[in-house]
Amino acid sequence: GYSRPMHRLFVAIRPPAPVRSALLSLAGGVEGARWQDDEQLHLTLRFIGDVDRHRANDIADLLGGIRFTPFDVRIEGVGSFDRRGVVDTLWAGVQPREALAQLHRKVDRACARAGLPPEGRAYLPHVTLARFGRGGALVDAFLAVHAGLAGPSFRVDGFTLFESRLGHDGARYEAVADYRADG
Ligand code: 3AM
Repeated sequence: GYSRPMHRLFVAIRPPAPVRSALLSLAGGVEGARWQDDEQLHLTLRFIGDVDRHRANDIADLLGGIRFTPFDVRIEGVGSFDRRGVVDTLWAGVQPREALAQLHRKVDRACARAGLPPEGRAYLPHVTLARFGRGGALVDAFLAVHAGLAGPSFRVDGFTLFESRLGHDGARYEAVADYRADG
């Protein structure tokens, strides 16, 4: 039959290398965690999910129409997401949130123009540090130890459309297109 390959996409910011190093140095002290490697670290602006090539091209074009002024953010604090009461994700927070939320809304509107349904869930800027297959132990200790995390700051002067491909050891992320801020 006729195959129509789907692309699993998301839009994210890649923190610069010194910030990624600082985040990688947090790994450890938690049982059952699969720590993200350098290539996997990102700050998601919008998860898109599976789209066909036609829609992927539309999204890529519409993202190119986004205008924003560069802004600075910093890594601050840690947190976790639960799924059915079991810890699923460990992350580092990013502050201040307002400029990121604004950029998120612009990306969301571009996605809406491409025909995607609104995302629904509230946007909480974060960089995932680790994922858990079946929950983790010592997560509360990690959260307590790093509660006061004050990581390096960095300038957000662009964002990237990524394709997520499932590999042998988790998802691999491939940059599809880069978008620069104004000025
Ligand atoms: O930036 P993080 O690591 O929090 O968890 C996935 C990852 O988020 C998330 O999209 C990012 C790139 O894969 N993701 C995966 N499936 C998702 C879904 N169905 C999802 N986010 C929302 N809904």
